[in-house]
Amino acid sequence: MTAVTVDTTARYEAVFDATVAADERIEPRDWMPDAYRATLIRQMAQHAHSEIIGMQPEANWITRAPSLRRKAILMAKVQDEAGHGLYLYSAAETLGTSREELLDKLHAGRQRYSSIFNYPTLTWADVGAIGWLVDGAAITNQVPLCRCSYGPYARAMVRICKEESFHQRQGYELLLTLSRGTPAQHEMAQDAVNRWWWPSLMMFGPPDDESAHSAQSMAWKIKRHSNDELRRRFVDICVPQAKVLGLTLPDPDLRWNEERGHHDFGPIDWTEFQEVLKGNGPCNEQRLAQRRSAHEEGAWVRDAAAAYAEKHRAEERSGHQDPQEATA
Ligand code: FAQ
Repeated sequence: MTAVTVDTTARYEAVFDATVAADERIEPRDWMPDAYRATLIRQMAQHAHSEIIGMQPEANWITRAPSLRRKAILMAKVQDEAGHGLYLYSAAETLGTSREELLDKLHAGRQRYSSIFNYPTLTWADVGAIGWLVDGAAITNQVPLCRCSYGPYARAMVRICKEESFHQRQGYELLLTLSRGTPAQHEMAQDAVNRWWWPSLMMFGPPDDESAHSAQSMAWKIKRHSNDELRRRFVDICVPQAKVLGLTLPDPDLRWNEERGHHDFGPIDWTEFQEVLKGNGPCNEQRLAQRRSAHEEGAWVRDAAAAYAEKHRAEERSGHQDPQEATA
């Protein structure tokens, strides 16, 4: 590297650092450190993959929803998740990667998606537990991401968070209805909460002292709070909500700590978390296989869309429009 290049890079770096320090946004055409770009692509890809893989556990219940109203709500929610995936893939593309590339990496098992979606949805109450706990955890994690230093990611999060709030409420209302229903319905709701509580706490990632990326991501203002901080916030939010639901959170060590101003909670099974990350969760294989086959079966739709776009580009270049479409 010549002295002039070093000097130019140092100046770019100073502008980047000053922008982050001033809480202003980094935009796609701005200079950014390679590692900042790589971290964002890693996190945003993982996030986008989670949204589309996350459609599977709930989609499992669309055909068996207990009423037309519940079916319509669930279909809208699952479609929203697809939309979130699209916003996030588009935002990731502004960093110089493509959606195809990211999907290839997901299908090859080279990029992650959230651990939570490797658990099965065994009963209808699981749809409620996912809305209340999984969407609730997602919102707790994602509201601060609306202030992320990277503009396209932060802006995508604003809309996603609004939609996630609707999802969280539908799950809460569903669980409340079951909890106040027959004894069997109440028991079903409690069983779902028992199974989803601990995996939901794992969504926030490993404890702070084992989180490989947190310190750097917080310095770059990609992450605004640590994994443990957000996990504690989530527990504090859930405790009073569980009381209103008339359901018990499955943790005998859960109690308010006056000194810390937070709830204390029992130990999380990090071995289970690591096993799920290694691909050994209850549904890892099924989720990836389903995703790969959906992608293969959708090839004709992508081909048709690409051919249509190409036809329009060619027409624009030649100044000639298909007469049938011109009169349509
Ligand atoms: N699952 O150093 P950290 C949703 C990995 S969206 C799998 O702490 P970081 C909506 C991590 O990648 C849910 N892997 O990492 C919905 C890293 O491995 P790597 C998704 C995890 O990035 C609702 C290693 O462990 N939300 O639910 C997990 O600083 C209902 C070390 O970890 C987001 O993605 C995990 N839970 O912090 C959809 C939000 N945790 O990459 C359908 C954005 C950690 O070095 C239905 N992401 N790992 O190989 C984030 O905020 C962060 O990426 C964290 C992890 C907080 C998840």
